[in-house]
Amino acid sequence: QIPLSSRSLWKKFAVKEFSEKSDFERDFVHHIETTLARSMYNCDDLAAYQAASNTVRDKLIVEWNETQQFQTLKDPKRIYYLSLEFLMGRAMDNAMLNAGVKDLVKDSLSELGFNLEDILEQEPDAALGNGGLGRLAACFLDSLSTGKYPSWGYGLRYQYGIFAQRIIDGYQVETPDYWLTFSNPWEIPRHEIQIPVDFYGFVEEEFNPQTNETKKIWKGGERVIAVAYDFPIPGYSTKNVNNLRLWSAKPTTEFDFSKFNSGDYQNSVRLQQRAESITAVLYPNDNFDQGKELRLKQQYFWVAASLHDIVRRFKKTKRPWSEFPLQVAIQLNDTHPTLAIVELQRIFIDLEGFSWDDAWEIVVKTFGYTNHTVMQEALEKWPIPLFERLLPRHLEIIYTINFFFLQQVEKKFQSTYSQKELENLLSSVSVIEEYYPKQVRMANLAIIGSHRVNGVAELHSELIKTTIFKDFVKVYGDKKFTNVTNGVTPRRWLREANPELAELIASKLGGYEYLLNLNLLKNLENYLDDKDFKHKWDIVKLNNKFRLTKLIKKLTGIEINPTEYLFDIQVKRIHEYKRQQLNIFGVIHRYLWIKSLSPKERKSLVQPKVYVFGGKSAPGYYMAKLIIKLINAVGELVNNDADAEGYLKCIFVPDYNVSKAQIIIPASDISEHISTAGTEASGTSNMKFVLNGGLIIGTVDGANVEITREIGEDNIFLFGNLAENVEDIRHAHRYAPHLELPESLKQVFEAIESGKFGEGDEYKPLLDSVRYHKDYYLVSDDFDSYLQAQELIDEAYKDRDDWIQKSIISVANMGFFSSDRCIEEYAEMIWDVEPLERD
Ligand code: GLS
Repeated sequence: QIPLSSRSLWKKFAVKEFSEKSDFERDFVHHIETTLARSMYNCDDLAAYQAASNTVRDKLIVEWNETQQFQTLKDPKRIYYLSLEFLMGRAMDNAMLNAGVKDLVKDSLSELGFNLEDILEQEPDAALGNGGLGRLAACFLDSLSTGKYPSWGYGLRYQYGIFAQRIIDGYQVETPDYWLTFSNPWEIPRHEIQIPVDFYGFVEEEFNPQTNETKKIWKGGERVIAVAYDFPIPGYSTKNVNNLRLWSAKPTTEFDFSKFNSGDYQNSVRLQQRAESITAVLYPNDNFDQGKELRLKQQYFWVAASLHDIVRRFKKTKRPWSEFPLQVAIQLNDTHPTLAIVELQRIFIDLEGFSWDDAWEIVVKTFGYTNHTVMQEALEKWPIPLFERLLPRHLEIIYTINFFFLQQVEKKFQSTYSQKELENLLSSVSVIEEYYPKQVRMANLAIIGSHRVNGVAELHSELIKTTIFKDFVKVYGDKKFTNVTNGVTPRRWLREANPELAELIASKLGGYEYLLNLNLLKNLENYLDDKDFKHKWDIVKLNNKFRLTKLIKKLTGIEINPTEYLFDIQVKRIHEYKRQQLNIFGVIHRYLWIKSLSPKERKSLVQPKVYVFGGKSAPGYYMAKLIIKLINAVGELVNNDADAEGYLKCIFVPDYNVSKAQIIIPASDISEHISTAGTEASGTSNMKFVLNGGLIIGTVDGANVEITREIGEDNIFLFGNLAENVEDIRHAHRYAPHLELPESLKQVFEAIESGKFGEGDEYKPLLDSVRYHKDYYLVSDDFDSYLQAQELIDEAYKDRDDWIQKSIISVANMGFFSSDRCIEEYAEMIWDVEPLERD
């Protein structure tokens, strides 16, 4: 504490935020000369980026400090969003836009001799996530700050984010993404915040003769230190700046002298490295549980440090423990942070001396759990032997949680269920899967330990109640289960990604207010007859296509004249359920058709199209990698075939990430969201594409359903079997002697096997997965319906005026898909928190 007598001096010299160009320029030069120790003669774009971002960051930090101080003073209920992934992308452009200083910075930099666009390119993506789940967390942070909700994100500061993808001879090759090569101005290392986290060891019982009770004490066998790194999260058009705290693992400073003295210096150092390995790398799997020990270690490390922080903050307020759930809401982003439930129970009973029941009541009121998938292979399970070794006390607590829960279930059903029925119910809802080895089911634990469980789109939220969690609905009724349909932040996904469209919209809606109230987009429908507006709308799309073709040229060397083509885009993680294979089979079909036509017929019949693919495959996912190879092989042939010139291009954009998405998405005429019905929980890129004036070809899956409802059936190209029929079709496949493929798909398979795309045998596993291995994803069933939808698209695109009309109506009706709306729903239905306006 600074003595009162000195405070006026402090105030005199308190940092002033820049608000004029000259202030920015002064601070910029200051950072170049002191922070970076460079000079006018030694200042490249990288240095300029670092100085500029430090200057913008200084502004953020002032507001961030004030926000945090204000919140400490007011002590409102806070939201804690626990996510193993935050796919943030770049920070600089977003920070400038949210703070409203982009033009000022651009002009200042230009006066100093730099081009803002080039400077922004220097920033590496913060790619601490795999795909939709991690990007959703990032959109939520933006909306939480913008909505002025007192909230913190908690995650891990991986040294390596999702790998960088290179395409070599058509194959995906993974290379490490070391995003911290240069100092990162967007993080504030908090070396003074060091939290010890223990692993392994054993549990001891300690008898207290005074109370006559025994207490369990966990004696950890390995200690690691969690160091905090804080990332200020600015809101749009507000001074509210929240915090994202990411933990980094460091060895304890207690050097093992016994090893050192006995000459085992190397082993002693190895232990230190072992600590750091915990936060070294993000696991590169989306919708897949790999069950690796290090991953469980990551989870506990992160959860233990975060809860320690949360509980410490609560204790400082000196409120009674009963108020804990009135002050703290913790949201579990998927099951990855489920251990938080167990850790909080442990803190209460082992460290704070609560009774079991008192503790558990608080725990359940505190947590909410968001489920993001129905896919079996994504549901997390941990083998008991591993658990027992790594977290012996936590396993005991899990057993007890499960014991009381099963007891409650038994009581509820014993009079109405037969013995057999009861056994089945108990084994299905139990946290422990009785198999070899026995496993802990994290989703079951998350449901039991939370007061609310939500899915991420209407269809998905219904599906979890009738499939994977149906037995929990029997136990709890369906009130515990709810839906919050995903959304995206219009600041990044419209204003930042598509400045021209954002500006055109602003010109009609009287400014950028719509970025805070996306429902205002509805007013665009007043301009459906405005010729000039529609023409401008068209030009913006074309300009965005130019921007994308420039990127494609840079990355692949392939040149495309955007004026000629319809842009059809599928960018997302490569996964069989997302069905990039269906798309590429469709491209091959189209290519064969074009080849069968005379030049004259081509001219009159073929709508020129460029198919753009992008996305990463998990490194160990063989089939997904094969799909990438096929896409590249098709591109290789088609892009060099004179017959297809001007009619068909097939591009694979390497290393798809957030920054590339910001260029790719605004350029689409059509984007593909074609998962097997019932498999994609929501999807969020579908929302981003439509918000940017692209139409969709899609299945009746995830949020496509609600997008259709909002924008109208006439403005979306739906195809394929419905979720309610998928199980029956799969059943039929399983028992059919062999699958009868449609003619169209047979042709495609023949072309592939003939060796047109390189060694035909290479793709055998992919073709066999459809032909002989039960076609689990219904590619053969949906193929003709998909081709028909593509034909409808070609037809519709001919009427450009009508197409633009569809595009405008779609955008006008996307208000519902703002992540601001999601956050309001979570706040009301799950967290019971209010915004806190800074005065
Ligand atoms: C995912 C789902 O697959 C997506 O459909 C969903 O949009 C996203 C966010 O809710 O979560 N689940 C997952 O494991 N990865 C995802 O992207």
